[in-house]
Amino acid sequence: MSTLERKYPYEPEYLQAVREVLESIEDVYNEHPEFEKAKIVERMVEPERILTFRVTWTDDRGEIQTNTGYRVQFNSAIGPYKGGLRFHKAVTPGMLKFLGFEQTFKNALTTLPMGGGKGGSDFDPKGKSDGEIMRFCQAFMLELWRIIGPDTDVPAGDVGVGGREIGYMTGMYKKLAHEYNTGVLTGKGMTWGGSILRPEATGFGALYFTKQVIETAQRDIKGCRIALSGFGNVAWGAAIKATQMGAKVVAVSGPDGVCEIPDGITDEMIKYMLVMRASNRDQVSMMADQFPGKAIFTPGKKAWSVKCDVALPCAFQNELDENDARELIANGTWCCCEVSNMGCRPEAIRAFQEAGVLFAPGKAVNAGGVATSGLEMTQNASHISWTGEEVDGRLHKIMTSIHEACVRYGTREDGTIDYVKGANIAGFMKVATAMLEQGVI
Ligand code: 2IT
Repeated sequence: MSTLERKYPYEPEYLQAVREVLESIEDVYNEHPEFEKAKIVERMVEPERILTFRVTWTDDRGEIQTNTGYRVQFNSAIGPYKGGLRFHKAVTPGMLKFLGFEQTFKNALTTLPMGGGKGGSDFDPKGKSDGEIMRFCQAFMLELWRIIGPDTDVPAGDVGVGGREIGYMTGMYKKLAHEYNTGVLTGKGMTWGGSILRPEATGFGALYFTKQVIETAQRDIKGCRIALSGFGNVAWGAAIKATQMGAKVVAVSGPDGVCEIPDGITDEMIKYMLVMRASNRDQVSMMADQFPGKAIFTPGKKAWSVKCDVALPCAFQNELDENDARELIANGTWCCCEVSNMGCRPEAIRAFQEAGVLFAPGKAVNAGGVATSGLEMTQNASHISWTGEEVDGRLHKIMTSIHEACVRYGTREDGTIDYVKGANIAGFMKVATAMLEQGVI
């Protein structure tokens, strides 16, 4: 850790993600001298390759804009690089390194053969027109196409990248590569190779996992009040499944504040989340304007100020800090499952664990998204489309197996489960073993 801190002092999220994994695996690592001898940790924390490139495009006023694009090919020990693209103004190489590192362990947990990768750009989609989004995606692909492919590196969406962006990028990829294989990006539209349920999969998988966490602790998700952060793709899928399970979603939030929904989110409101996202306004206050009296907007507040049983961060890394955790605990929250990648600060996780709040980390909870991307790759490679029941059944099985892996590696002496430790050790063992068996490369 001290070597990394010296080498990458300006990459705090990366250091945070690595520290959490190293702390979790310390005991297991020391029981395996062959890992130490092969310098597995030193190799595993370093991305195999990072591509940085310039993205130049023209905005609607005819002005030339320049952004930076990246693809971090983190680890290919168990399969082709796989992971999303993030378009957000705060994107840095350090942020994508943290996400690529997390992705490597998450993908290992899915049981599918996928390595870890992540990419994106500091392009800010907020306020951009559809034409600007398209021209940016095309300019981005003008560089990225050279290093991706269905058996090499398969990008998908993440914050700021949904079905629309995947469409524009796939179109440009085909033009540049003269490759008409549908499997080079996942999260595609349903008529051109996309998998049924991929848009919902991160949220659905997260709720399947959360339900198992809750039931393993002898409680019931039915009737729970759930606070969600964000209103994007992930929060949308989570809201649908939580409602189907009989829970009540009482909050959604955005960068501008929180919308409290005392009677629980309705199907109409869930549908409206899609309109809010497509508007590129990035304001949750739209919900209160559309549903006056039912959704109550408070500017500047987070979802964690709303009284709830279960907190589900669905937006961005480090969106829930120690103060938020303490506020939730004081308000009676007894479960927090991270749906965003590294949604909680380490001090928040510690506060939850000390207070006996059930806590599970993003790399386990949100793995249903990338797992369903893996299922999309399988369908593309065999030129077929599965039914919704088929995909949902497989997603459910995968989330169950991830939960089992967490129980296997994370059960404490008192019988409770440390999901952080369980997920990190399970992911690490798989990647470390694969690296060991493939020699010094
Ligand atoms: O963080 C993630 O797992 C994703 N953004 C989804 C990645 C994928 O390849 O579907």
